[in-house]
Amino acid sequence: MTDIPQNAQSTLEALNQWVLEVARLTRPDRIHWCDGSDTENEALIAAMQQDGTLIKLNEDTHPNSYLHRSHPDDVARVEHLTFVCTGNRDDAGPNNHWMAPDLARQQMKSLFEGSMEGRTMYVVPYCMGPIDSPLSRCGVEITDSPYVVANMRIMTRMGAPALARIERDGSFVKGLHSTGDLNPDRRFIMHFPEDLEIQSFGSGYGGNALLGKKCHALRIASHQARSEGWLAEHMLILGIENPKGEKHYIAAAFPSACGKTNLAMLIPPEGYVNEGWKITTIGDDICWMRPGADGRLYAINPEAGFFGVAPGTSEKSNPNALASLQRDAIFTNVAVTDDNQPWWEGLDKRVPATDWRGHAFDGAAGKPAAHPNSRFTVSARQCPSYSPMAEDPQGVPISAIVFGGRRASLVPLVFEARDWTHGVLVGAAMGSETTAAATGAVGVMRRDPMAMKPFCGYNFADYFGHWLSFDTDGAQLPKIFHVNWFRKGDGGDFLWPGFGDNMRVLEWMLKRVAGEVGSEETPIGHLPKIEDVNLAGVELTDEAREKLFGYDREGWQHEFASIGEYLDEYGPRMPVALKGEQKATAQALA
Ligand code: GTP
Ligand code: SPV
Ligand code: MN
Repeated sequence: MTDIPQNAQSTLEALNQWVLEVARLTRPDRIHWCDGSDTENEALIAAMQQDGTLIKLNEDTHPNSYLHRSHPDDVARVEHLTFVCTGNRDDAGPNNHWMAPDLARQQMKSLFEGSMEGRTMYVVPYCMGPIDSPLSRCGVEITDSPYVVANMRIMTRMGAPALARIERDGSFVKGLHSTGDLNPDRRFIMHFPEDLEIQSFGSGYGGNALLGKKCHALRIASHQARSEGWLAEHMLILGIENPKGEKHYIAAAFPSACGKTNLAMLIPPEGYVNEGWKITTIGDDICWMRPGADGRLYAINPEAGFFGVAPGTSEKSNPNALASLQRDAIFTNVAVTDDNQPWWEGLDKRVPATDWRGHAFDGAAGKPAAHPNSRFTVSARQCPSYSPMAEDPQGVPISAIVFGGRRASLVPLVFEARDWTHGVLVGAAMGSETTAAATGAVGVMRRDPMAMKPFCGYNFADYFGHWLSFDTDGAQLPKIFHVNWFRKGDGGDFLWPGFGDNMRVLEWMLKRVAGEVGSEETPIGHLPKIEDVNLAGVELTDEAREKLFGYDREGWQHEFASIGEYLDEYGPRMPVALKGEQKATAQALA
């Protein structure tokens, strides 16, 4: 069965063998090994324009940019169809859907059988992280979707350099993807962490299909990180430079569509800029970190691009994102104006001509023109705030870790954990209202520990234990904070201006890291003294001051009872230290 034409091969026999094995099963017309070159990309884009997969946008305003409309039933991650297939069910934990590996493989085999007939099978070698970094890991995605190839080329270091590293390493994560017929009843995203393998069928969208991202860099990597002593997290990484020129790096975990891209690209308020404060971007979604020789945690962004939420992105909310999107971008499920420019809710006051499905836009129908989970794909290098440190093979040292959720009530603007163990509890106890980033109801409060509920490739109880294990002698661990940009008043409006003004909260964190300011001690942690947060130029109502900086003992008693019940769902596997921390806090609140 070597009669299927291929344009190349690898020096790594195990890779050639796997490619042939997959080709035998899926029966493509041809096999194309991707080198990541401009010529290859141009040919792919031309072919996708031909068959309507991509629609060219206005060349004058958005050079070399394209619109993709995904199938209307395929617009977000599908958590109910995402499985972690470990040999032992308890190793996947109550936080994951589980299937026995043999059964899952059998089921996927029947779906992949002949699924690439009449199509090209692309072999996509990629590297997550700088090619020469010891923290980076590689994978190969086999896919029949040229849209996936074009996106992987932006989101990862894809092509010849990645293949060369894979051939040096001799190992890689195997990812097999086919869009199939996009029937939601025949859609599964399967992970085999013990075999470093992913199989995804029936979706062409985002985290379901760009296998380097959530499937590899979080689910498989978190599992691998546990055994190798590092962390794979759903976190942005930003650099913050004060007027004295001192630099700190902060990693922050917020659930999907809860503000990572926005915070990572923050532009400080004018007063801060004038004083010389500067924010730089390392990553907006994923962070891999491990202890360095000095005991600090060092982090890399394994990605090379942004797959960001379009709605809400504007000149006012995120100028850096908007500037990144002026050329060479792929837009998925946005609306378009009559002169063929991409458009989404919150961008500006123009009225689009066509909605995300390609229908004439009817403003009176009361439906958004862009899909709420519409996205842009763009190279990180196009972002004005992108830091050259993002390419540093050693990574950047992390001074603070921030957890945060979308909480309309109860949770104040910011507080600090007492120590590492308490900080792990703060992360484990995270709650957030669901968003359009995954299918299902929006606005439902659920526990989303460390923003990893959909992404942790093993039992959360073991994951919290792994987090706790970093607190060793000689460790120089970052301080841990919790934020909530989404607190609402009784009138239903956000009480905190958010976006650039989040800088004020970051500055308070750095003052705490430097030991420059005190705090209000409460059972939930250290709250800021309001006078220690720079609020110059921010108008806050009395209600806002009280709710953003105060703490509601009775409300937190209920919250801690609910956190206790949540931890109990994991049974005896839950680390005793974490349960102890929860009990101690609950007692202090009583
Ligand atoms: P994923 O890519 O899904 O992981 O999302 P993300 O965490 O990167 O979220 P993103 O920054 O794209 O923000 C999602 C939504 O939250 C957008 O509509 C933003 O406009 C909104 N948002 C971000 N930051 C803030 C903030 O500080 N305050 C308020 N009110 N909204 C915000
Ligand atoms: C998320 O949902 O957290 C995303 C988008 O970043 S996706 O790539 O679809 O996972
Ligand atoms: Mn994300």
